[in-house]
Amino acid sequence: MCKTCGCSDGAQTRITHLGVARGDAPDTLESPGDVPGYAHEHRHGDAAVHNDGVHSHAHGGAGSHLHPHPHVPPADGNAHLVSLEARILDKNDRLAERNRGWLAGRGVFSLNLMSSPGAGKTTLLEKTLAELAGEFPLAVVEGDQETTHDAERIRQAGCNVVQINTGQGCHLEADMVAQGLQEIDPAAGSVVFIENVGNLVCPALFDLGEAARVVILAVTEGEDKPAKYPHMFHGADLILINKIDLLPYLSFDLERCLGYLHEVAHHAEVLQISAATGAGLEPWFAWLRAHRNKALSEAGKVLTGS
Ligand SMILES: Nc1nc2c(ncn2[C@@H]2O[C@H](COP(=O)(O)OP(=O)(O)OP(=O)(O)O)[C@@H](O)[C@H]2O)c(=O)[nH]1
Ligand SMILES: [Mg+2]
Repeated sequence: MCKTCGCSDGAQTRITHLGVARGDAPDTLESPGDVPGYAHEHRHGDAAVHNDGVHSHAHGGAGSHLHPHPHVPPADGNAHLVSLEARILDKNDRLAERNRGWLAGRGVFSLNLMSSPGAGKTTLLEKTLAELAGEFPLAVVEGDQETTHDAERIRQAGCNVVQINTGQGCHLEADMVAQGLQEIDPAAGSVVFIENVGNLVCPALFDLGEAARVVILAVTEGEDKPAKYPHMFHGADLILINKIDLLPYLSFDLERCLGYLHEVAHHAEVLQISAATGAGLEPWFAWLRAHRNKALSEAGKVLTGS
C-alpha cells in the first residue's frame, strides 16, 4: 500500500529479464533476493515463464506480501490505517537497507532515477550508456506500470536490463528491486540505474536501497513543480533540468525554477541538460564516474580492512 494513494494495495508485479545472458554467480556472492526475509516472496504461487531467453515471473506484488488484510474493519479505521502504513514503510526501509548493504559490499553504485512520466529518464539512460559502456559495467532496472518498451530501448543500447511492471502500483518498492538485482546480478564496480515509475509523488516515499537519488524535471512541465511536489525534490542528491533545447519555444522561467529548487532542495546539485541533444551531459558523466569510483574503493577498503 502506498501511504499517499493506496496504489500498490493488490497490485500485480511482474519482473522480466530481457535477453542478456546471465553468468553463474559465485555462490559466495549473496543476492539480496536469496537472503532470509526474501524467501517468502516465492511462496505465493509464482508463475515462471521462459521464452527465447526472456525470463519472467509474476507474483502477487508488494501489497499482498507486506501486510495481512483485516477481514473485520477496525473500530478506529484511521488509526489502523496509519499504523498499517507505518509498518509497510518500516518493512520497506528494512529491505532497502539490505539492498544497500548488498550493493555497497559489491562496490556497486546505484541510483534511483525519478521524474514525472516522459521527463526524459530513458532518453538520458540511452545517452549515458552510449558514453560510459566501455568504461565500467552498467545495468538498468526499469520500472513501469505496463510494457517492456523502456527495457527494450535499454537492451537495444546493449545493456543488461530487467523490467519490473508494477500493474496498478505507481512506484517501485525495495522488495521488487531486490528481485531485479538478483536477475541482473551486477558485477563489482558496476553502476546500476533504477528507473522508477514516472510519478513525482509516491516514489519519493519508498527507499529502494539506492546510494543516490536523481530527479529529472523537464522544462515542459513548468517551473513550479519543485514548489508543488517538494518531497520529491527535497530527497534528491542531484536534480537534472532536462529538455533545455526547448527553452526558446517555452515560457519556462528558469530563474524562478532555480529559486523554488533552492527553497526545497538547497543541498542538491542542479544541472541543466538536454538528453536529446547531449548538451550539458559532461558534468553528469563526471558525477557518475566519481560516485562509481568512490563506491568501488569503499568496498575495497572494507574487504582489505584498510
Ligand atoms: N526535446 C527534447 N525531448 C526530449 C528530451 N529528453 C527526452 N525527450 C523526449 O521526451 C519523450 C519522453 O522521453 P522518455 O525518455 O521516454 O521519458 P521517460 O521519463 O523515460 O518516460 P516514462 O518512462 O514514460 O516516465 C520522448 O519523446 C523523448 O524523445 C530532451 O532533452 N529534449
Ligand atoms: Mg522511461
